[in-house]
Amino acid sequence: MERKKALITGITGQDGSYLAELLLEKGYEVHGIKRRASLFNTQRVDHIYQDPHVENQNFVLHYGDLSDSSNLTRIIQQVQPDEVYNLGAQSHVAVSFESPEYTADVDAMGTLRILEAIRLLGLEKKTRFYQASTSELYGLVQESPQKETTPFYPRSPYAVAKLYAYWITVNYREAYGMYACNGILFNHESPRRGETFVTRKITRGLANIAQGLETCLYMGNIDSLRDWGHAKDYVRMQWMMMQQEQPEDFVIATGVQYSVREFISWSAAELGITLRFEGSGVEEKGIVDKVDGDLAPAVKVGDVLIQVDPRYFRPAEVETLLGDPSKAKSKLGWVPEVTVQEMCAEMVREDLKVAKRHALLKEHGHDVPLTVES
Ligand code: NDP
Ligand code: GDR
Repeated sequence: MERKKALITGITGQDGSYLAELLLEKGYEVHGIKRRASLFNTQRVDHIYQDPHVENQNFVLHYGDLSDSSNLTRIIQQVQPDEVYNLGAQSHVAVSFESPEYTADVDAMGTLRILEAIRLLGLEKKTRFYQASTSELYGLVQESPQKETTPFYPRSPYAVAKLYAYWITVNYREAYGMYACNGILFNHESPRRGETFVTRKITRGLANIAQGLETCLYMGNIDSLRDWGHAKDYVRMQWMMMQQEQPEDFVIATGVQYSVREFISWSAAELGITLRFEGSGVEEKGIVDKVDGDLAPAVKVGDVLIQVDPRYFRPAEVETLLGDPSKAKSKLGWVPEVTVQEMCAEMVREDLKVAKRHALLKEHGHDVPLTVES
């Protein structure tokens, strides 16, 4: 039997890399679209990269961009994929306020470009389409927990662009009978999470502080509440959604919610640091109360590790998100395997390894890259 072919946009991102691994394990031929960048941007998939000169290659990267219809059409024509996973996006909510038009072009129009390419190439009965929809669609929440039928109220240019992408996916399903579905995914993280998303910013920042590479972590709204899961669990569900007889949209979440403040405390605890939060609003500080063992030799009781900085507040915030994954559980038997606390510990451990290497470099007089923005 011929192996199935999948095309992943955003393959160099967090989810794209885990999904590529999963599909390769399942015997797929995996194609991915990577953007041209002035420096290499394939770190997350380098371990599965295959030399294009080898025979029977089952992992192929194509240069492309979601803003370029002719490029997308050509790649889809060439690959003739059985499944397209549209994970590519300008995915940072805060950045979307800085670059709203670009975000709309890539996140909204990019989705339309792929759907149109599939249709124009006459592949609408062959090629299945997955759209990376988001809990950000719920924004100013109208009902809690949020499920597939909860009304949307997007609160950022990112979320508004993703709203278009959600509905155009539904529309192509209804209008042309395409197998097109939305995974409405709540926040999911991992050691491969981009460094400017809140969880990774915390685990990386605190690991650096513990190694004496930085002194303070500047945060935005630490009272924000999120339903966090592990990216590996979530890409499994992306694939499961594409194997049904009929295409349907699903919420993917854990059903448990915590604050950014709690995530900071777990990360600190993993490093052997106990923090006390003092003040309120913009004056809030996380002060060290206790240091255990030798994990944090650079940190002393009384140090200020966390400071709230209004520059990280968003013009419109999504204060609280909590998903109801009952449909995914009852219809597909999907349940997340990793708890948020286990995931946080894994992220801290991985970032600590890197911080230790950087500390060693610094000790020997080398510069180390440390900037974390957003
Ligand atoms: P990442 O930011 O880690 O990855 C985004 C990917 O999109 C990268 O490969 C990036 O390429 C690529 N990309 C960005 N702009 C373009 C463009 N113009 N053309 C082609 N590719 C582009 O995101 P995640 O892996 O975390 O998320 C995957 C998808 O799921 C995104 O669409 C995101 O919006 C959505 N989502 C994510 C959630 C999460 O919690 N992680 C929750 C819900 C939805 P490069 O590496 O070159 O930057
Ligand atoms: P989010 O993720 O906006 O939910 O979007 P992010 O991790 O950026 O923020 C989560 C919450 O933490 C608050 N916060 C901070 N956020 C960042 N990035 N930096 C900070 O310093 C900081 N301090 C507090 C934020 O205000 C927010 O409330 C992610 C992305 O992956 C989207 O692509 C995806 O669609 C959604 O998750 C679901």
